[in-house]
Formats: sequence, C-alpha cells, structure tokens
Amino acid sequence: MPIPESYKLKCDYCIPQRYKHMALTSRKQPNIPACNIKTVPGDMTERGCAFAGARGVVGGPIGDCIQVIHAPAGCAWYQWGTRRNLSAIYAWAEPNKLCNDSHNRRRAITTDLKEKDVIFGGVKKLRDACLEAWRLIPGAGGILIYTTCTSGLIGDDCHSVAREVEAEIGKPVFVIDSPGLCGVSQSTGHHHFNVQFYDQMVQYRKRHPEVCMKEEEKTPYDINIVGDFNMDWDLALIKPLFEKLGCRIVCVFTGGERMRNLLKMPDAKLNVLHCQRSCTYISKLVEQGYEVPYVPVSLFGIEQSAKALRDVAKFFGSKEMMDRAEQIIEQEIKTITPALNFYRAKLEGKKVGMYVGGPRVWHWPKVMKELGMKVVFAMCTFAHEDDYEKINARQEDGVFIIDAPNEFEIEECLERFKPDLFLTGLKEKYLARKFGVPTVNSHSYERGPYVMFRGSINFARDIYQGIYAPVWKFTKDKDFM
Ligand code: CFM
Repeated sequence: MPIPESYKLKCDYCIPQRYKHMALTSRKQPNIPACNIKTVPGDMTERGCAFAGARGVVGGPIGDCIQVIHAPAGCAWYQWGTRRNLSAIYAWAEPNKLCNDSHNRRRAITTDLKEKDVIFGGVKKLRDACLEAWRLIPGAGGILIYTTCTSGLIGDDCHSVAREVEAEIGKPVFVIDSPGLCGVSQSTGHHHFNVQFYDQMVQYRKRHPEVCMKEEEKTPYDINIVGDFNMDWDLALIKPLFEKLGCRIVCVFTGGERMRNLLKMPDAKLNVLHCQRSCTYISKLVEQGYEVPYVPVSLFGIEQSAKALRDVAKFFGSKEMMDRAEQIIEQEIKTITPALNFYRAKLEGKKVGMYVGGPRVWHWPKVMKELGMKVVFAMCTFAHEDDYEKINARQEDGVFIIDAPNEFEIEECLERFKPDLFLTGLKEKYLARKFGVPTVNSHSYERGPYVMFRGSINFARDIYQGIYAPVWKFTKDKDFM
C-alpha cells in the first residue's frame, strides 16, 4: 500500500521518488517499501559502499588474519576503529605461535596505490606489501586481500599474487573482490564476502585436506555461530549458553575468529544463524555443499534468546538438551528479573525511534516491548524485502518505516514523532542530541554486550541512563516543534 498523503515527509517535495521508500507496517498484509535499489541523485544517502560491507562488516572481525587493502590509502580508513568487532587473539594464541595482538583493528595495511600504479599496475606492490606485512606479523593465521574501486578498475590479477604469497608463507591467502562501486550499499559487500570466502575455503580444503576436521574429532553437537561479529563482547554471553546447552562451537563466522577454525566450518552439524542479512548467503552455500542445515535465530531479548536455545535443542532432538534449555532459560530469567523490573518501571510507555542497518530493526521490537517501550518509527540503511517482511511481522501495526533515510528525513521524523529515545549510530547521534533526543549507540553499543538475557539488562541500563541523563533538564525547550 502506498504511504498515506499525511505521512509523506515535507523535506522530500523536490525528490518525490523517495516516497516509495516509506510505508506503514501491517502484520496482516506487509507493506514493503522500495529497497535495495540505487540511490536517487540529489539524495544525500547515509549508505556505505560494498567494500565497507565486505571488509568493515564481515571480513574485518576475523581476528588473526592480516587484512591487506589493495587501494589508495584513503580506502584503508575502514580498518581503523570504525566498529567495535572485538577479538582477543593474544589470549587465544598458542605458545610459540603468538600473534602480537588483535592486529586487524590496530594496524592499517594498504598498498597505497598511486597514479603510477594505476597506469602500470599494482601487482608487484601488492605482493611486496603482503610479504612485508607477513614479516611484521609472523603469527597471523592468513591474509585477506581486498580490492576497492581503484584496484577493481585497473584489474590487477590479485588471485595470482595470492597463490604466490600463499606458497611462500604456508597460510591461506584469500582475495575478496568487492569494489565499493559494485553495489547499491554495503549489503552487496556482505554477499560478496560470503560467496568468495566460501569458494576459496572449499578450494583450500581440497588443496590442504589436513585443515579439515578429522572424523574422530567430530562430536554430535558441533555447531557454528554464524553472523555474529562480537560487538563489544557479545560472544562472551552467547558462547557459554550454547556450551551449557551441550553444543561445541566449531567456529564463529566471523566475530574474533581464527582462520584455522573458519576452515572447519563445513565440518559442523548445524549453523546457528544470527544476522540473516549479512550471513544467510554462506549458510545456504554450506547447506548446499556440505548438507549442514541452519536455523535462523535472534539473540537479542528474553523471549527471542529463549527461542534460540529451544530451537537448537529441538534441532538435535535430544530430550536431555531440551530439558537443559529450559533450566538455562529459567536460571537466566531468575537472575535478571530484579534488574528488569527496575528498568521496566522507569521505561514503561517511552517512545522509541530506531535507525540501524536492517536486522536490528526486526531483532529489537520485541526487546523494546519487554522493556515496556513503544516504537514510533523505524529506519533501515540497507534492508532487503525479507528484512521488511520481518519488520512488518514484528512491529506493531502502523509504525512508520523508511528505507535508507537521509539526514533531512531523520530530522523531520524526530520532529514529527518526538521519540523519547533514538536508537541510532554515531553519525546521527549529534543531530538527535541537538534536538534534545537521547541516543544509544545501536551498532557498537555504549557498554555492551547487549545480546542474550544478561545483555538485555545492559541495553536497558544504557537506555535508562540515556533517557534519564540529568543533562536533559537543561535543554531550554524539550518540545522543540
Ligand atoms: Fe547484520 Fe550486524 Fe546488522 Fe550488519 Fe551493520 Fe552491525 Fe547493523 Mo551496524 S552485520 S546487518 S552491516 S546485525 S554494523 S553488527 S549494527 S548496520 S543492523
């Protein structure tokens, strides 16, 4: 259904093509706004590029790989402190195989392509950069080479460099080709990373069968956690609960993971898929190639985390595991109830606007409900139709949704819907706060983790501290309309 006239944002009068990106949620007959299409010229989009999706989102969190950006130095900005996908390789490293630190977030490694390289090619520079990086970080588990717009356009044969370097260092060297210009948003880069990593992993396993898990090492309850990136230590709350359930975690794709564990991904029995935007692709490929099924889960909030544990136990069909799931859920709920009651009493009835990439806009409506809050508008940067289907299903009816909003649209929504809280990122936080609207960093969190049962309390605490911060008493006119 097209957006009713009264909901059309005034700021878009000169780019009316934006109106098809707006809708009102409906559980019965989902309203899907136009999405995952090119940005209209004149619309100052907040989307990222495909390379950002490949390097920044899916590949970057791998903890022990040297990540070489084959590009002019500017593209390498994405290596630096942009997203708190944490890793602790130092703590995990084996003696004598020390990787000095979780270097992938601390070091920007780039070939720094110049005009001369664009004309004559940058292949030699790439090989030298890989080998130099390897000398500097000898304990790394492998190398990931990324191309960006420049190296993509000049067409350097990065795969042949990868083979050469791989032979020299004896560790996997994969190439991820996802130049920024090759898609409409970072979502394309998620897809590219999934497909290309999968292909190269399959080939590497063929060339080096010793990296596969041996039959005698397998257990009946081996799982992978797929689509979790260890934002602010989310995995510290996810892993123990699945282990308590009786599962063994073979690898996490990709939060803080080591390359040698990732290469064993197809040897598990089940993929537990959290981010269904960025990682459904590889889950499907592993299912097709190795007959390893996947279960989609939401690991945010009480009801959804409980469902995730139950669904995994149900998949294995073990009565013992199902009983254990109930015990874990009961124990976790008992632990958090006093805190939850406190925050709920403070947050009951507060209005929330949310703007995240896509999945969190459908992961979180139930979390907000558990805190007694009401969502008044929801925005996604790069959601696809299946995300909007879930948003329609999980939000209340009549919530205003907008695809890939720009700054003017965000501003108008803040004015129009007057939320008590805006769940958003760092770019928009200053805008919202100038309007007197508290924000909570919804990508990397304020003080995470935010997942599972105990994470809900951290989330509630940050929301509470945001809304009740004494500073808002000093805003002259809270009613800024
Ligand atoms: Fe998946 Fe993510 Fe998200 Fe995402 Fe992102 Fe993210 Fe996100 Mo920021 S992988 S799609 S590309 S759940 S970084 S950890 S919070 S926009 S909704």
